Amino acid sequence: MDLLQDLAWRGIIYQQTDEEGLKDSLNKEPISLYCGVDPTADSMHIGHLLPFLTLRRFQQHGHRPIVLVGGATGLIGDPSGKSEERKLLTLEIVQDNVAGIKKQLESIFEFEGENGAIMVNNYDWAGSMDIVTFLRDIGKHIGVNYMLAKDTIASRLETGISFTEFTYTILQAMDFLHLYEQHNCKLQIGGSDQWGNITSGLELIRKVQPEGAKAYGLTIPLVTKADGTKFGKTESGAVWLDPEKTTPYEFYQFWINTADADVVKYLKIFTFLSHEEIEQLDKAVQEEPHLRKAQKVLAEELTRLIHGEDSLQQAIKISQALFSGDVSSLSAAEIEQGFKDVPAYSSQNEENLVDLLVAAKISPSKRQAREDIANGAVTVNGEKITDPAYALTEKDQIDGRFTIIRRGKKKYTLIKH
Ligand code: 545
Repeated sequence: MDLLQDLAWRGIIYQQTDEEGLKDSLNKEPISLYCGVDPTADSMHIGHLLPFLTLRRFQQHGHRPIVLVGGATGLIGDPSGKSEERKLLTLEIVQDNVAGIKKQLESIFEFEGENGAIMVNNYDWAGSMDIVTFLRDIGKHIGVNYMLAKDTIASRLETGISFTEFTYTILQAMDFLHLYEQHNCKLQIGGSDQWGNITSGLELIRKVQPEGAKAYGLTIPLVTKADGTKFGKTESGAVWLDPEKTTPYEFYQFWINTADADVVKYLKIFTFLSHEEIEQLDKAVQEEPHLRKAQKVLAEELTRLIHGEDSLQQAIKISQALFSGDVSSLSAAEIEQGFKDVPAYSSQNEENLVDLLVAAKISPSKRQAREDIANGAVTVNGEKITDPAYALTEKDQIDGRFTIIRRGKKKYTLIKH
């Protein structure tokens, strides 16, 4: 099965400008291809990941990926998929974001070897271009009617679009032309919202390059969920790649919680497992869904890819401790990750457990607290305490910083010292 057949099997192909042409080109010799990201935030989230994972699939088949970070286009603002004008970002915010995003992309690609990835920044060629050159060498080739026919622009003529955002697609077109000329880049990929920007690039290449010059575009569908709710969102917001915004434990938990109806699709589009491995896991979902084997593999593959093996092992350890209740083996750092969304109470050095249960609002009254303890409903750091007179000491503080109280099956409270 060739690369495009594999992508089709995985459900990764949404639109192509010339399916046969691209297939012949890919089977003839290794090509260079690119995908871009604008530094409009200091971190990508999993909704931005798929085209870059797809770029990695091309690299695994011998092609050379070019990762473009839009240091210039990030200063302009892509109107694609936006119903109103964006606010311009400052130069320093964009530069800070470039650094953060480059770091995140580095974990996905191999930069060594003959088809090692390269990272480029369009500020390097667009940032120093003067307006006369832009209008004469680039603008001259793109008709305004061609631009007005683009959905992204046509849909904004009512509500209004600045000349700046109107011109954005020409900047992205200039990138594709630049990479075609400098790196023989024949293909641009992106999410489905990038179709108009990608075809602008093909139009510019067609106008500027000699007759017969070949370049292609391919878009990837937006990720959907069987239940119709938005992919990549949790109650605490987006699932970020930055471990400071979404901890590796939360990232792991997000994938573990994938619905049975979505998990095989996600294995196909987000992991590099073989068809056979995925078909095996599909069988496991059908026959023994309660074991959640497919979800565990999905969560492991992606947490390892984005955060590395050590963070993955730590996430698994925290998950197991929370599931079993044996939290005594967790370090303070692991507790901080695993209990980030658990109610916390800053200890006032309560002497005995009953006072702490009431002060931390774990039990509504002293009488109830004594009853909970007597009933064995209270554990301290995973250990059941049944003595209502229990006095707390230093040994109940993990690393001198935390005490974990659980009331009943699942109600955790993190006591901070
Ligand atoms: C700029 C110059 C180029 C080629 C591409 C670009 C970027 C492109 C764009 N892409 C989106 C983006 O999102 C913001 C990320 C915040 C960290 O705006 N004009 O930068 C997304 N892209 C990935 C996928 C996308 C797209 O990075 O293409 O569809 C999301 O999956 O929205 O020469």
